[in-house]
Amino acid sequence: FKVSSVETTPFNDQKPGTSGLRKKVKVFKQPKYLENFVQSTFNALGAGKVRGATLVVSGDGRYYSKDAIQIIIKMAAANGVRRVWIGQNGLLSTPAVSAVIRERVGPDGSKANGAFILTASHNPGGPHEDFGIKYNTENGGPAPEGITDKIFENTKTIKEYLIAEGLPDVDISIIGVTSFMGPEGQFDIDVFDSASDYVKLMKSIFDFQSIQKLLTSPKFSFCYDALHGVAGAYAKRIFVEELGANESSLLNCVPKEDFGGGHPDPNLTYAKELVARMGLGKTNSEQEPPEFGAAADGDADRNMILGKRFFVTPSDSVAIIAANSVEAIPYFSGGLKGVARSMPTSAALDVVAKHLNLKFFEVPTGWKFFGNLMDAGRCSVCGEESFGTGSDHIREKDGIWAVLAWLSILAYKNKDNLGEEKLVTVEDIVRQHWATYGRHYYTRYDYENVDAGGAKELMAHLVMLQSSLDEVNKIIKGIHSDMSNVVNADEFEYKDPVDGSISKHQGIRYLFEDGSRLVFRLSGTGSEGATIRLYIEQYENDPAMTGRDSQEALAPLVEVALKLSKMQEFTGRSAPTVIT
Ligand code: VG1
Ligand code: CO
Repeated sequence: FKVSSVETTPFNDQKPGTSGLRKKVKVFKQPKYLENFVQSTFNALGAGKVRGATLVVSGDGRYYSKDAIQIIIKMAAANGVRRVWIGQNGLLSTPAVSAVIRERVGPDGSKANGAFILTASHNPGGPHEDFGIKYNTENGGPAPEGITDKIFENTKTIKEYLIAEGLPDVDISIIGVTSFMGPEGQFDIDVFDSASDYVKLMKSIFDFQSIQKLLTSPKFSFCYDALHGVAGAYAKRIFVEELGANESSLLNCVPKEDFGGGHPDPNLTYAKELVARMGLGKTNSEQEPPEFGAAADGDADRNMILGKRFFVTPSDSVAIIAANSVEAIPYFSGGLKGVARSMPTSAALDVVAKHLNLKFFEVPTGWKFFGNLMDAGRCSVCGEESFGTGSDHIREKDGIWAVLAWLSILAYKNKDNLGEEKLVTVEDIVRQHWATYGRHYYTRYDYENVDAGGAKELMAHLVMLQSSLDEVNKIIKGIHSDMSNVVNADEFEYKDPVDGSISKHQGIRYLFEDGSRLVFRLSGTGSEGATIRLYIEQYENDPAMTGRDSQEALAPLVEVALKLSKMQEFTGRSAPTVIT
């Protein structure tokens, strides 16, 4: 093939958000739009890191991925990349990409240097929905802000991009290496099995035998919903083929370009079918619900964990995994190096860290901040309230890992118990955890797709209020006179303890004397308008009081949050679009 340089002009909307660039497909399909972003990324990395490199390119299989992969292959070749690795059919979950970068050895002994992940994660897909792209670096994690800022700067000044001419489209459905000759020598395209590296890694972390014993016990029942995302490709291999679950326990496990028209976000609103099967829906299936249920998002880095008629809050999930990991998961048998959570995630993990005397970190929203801590050997388990949980086995959150972690805990708690005795259930484990550590009542209200101007004004209003806590407390007392005082209010700022970098404006916090918190953030993953996230948390350590319904327990605090922020006034919305 030949290398040709194509003239282009900048687009002004290519700023990567919390997790890459996400836009409507029609935006991505504009001529040169994808090309500009990819070239800007190559330029940000610099020729030194691109020439001769091995690059992974794959994603959750959403609409437009196949076209995008062919374009990126040609641009990689033209920019001097030596090899491109593609999961079969262009499918790799986000955690699998991270695993492939860190673990896979190519047929010629090569290792990967980075990856383009093609996904808009939990956003819907299809011709009228979202596409996305993000770059991950050689540690397997999302590019740090230093690089994403540079990419954005480059997109504003880009004048040309490079693309290979005379390089045919490659059939990415067939496993194997195809080689071409370019001006600088050989260029390889290596299509490989999407699951095998990831499956191998999972087998090195968990005790598959004990999980299999649980999954095949007549006392236990299991259900997994991939919401037609890429998790399906892994679920069948791991849960059915390796661990002996029944094929009928898999729901929506065939990956689809449009996720079957659904919203591939594993929460109580969007994972409707699973929620009904687990006995938690408005209308439920008539059969007895399974003991355990879980779901994933489009790119399989998120997880929702459910018990029979029971929802596990993600903030509790990471705390419970941390508290039980050393006993239940072989990978952690030597102890945890530390734990971390994102700022809006509840303090359930903090309490576990204190009890177990573990190093603890609070970082801004988004997985990239955990990576530095892990690379420095300071963090083993971490999580976010947004259904993201993971560990230092890779540098992304990992939906299937979280399910295997929960199955390991269940297997451990029931190890002498698969005979006549009553099963220790998901609900038992959570209630036991609350009895030991206290409970953090928690809920998140999302106002999706509100007017961006109104959202900005709301945030400005909340910042302005922070200058007078007297005023804030006066407002609060006027709503609920017995509510605890706000003793601190600020915008969260993070100084990375490893590289010293500072991230400002990471969410508006109101901290109460009794440990309750209100947090307000604008989403950085949407593709239209603005999304306001309101996080509400209240700690209860009286064991007699930890069993309440969470919406009921939090109602007074919710009311305060809505009035303090003038939510309805600024957004015109009387209710959130999603409550988790
Ligand atoms: C959301 C979540 C955040 C998560 C991010 C990426 O970001 O709040 O916790 O890391 O999505 O998740 P935001 O900025 O919209 O609040 V995913 O599954 O896209 O990879
Ligand atoms: Co995701």
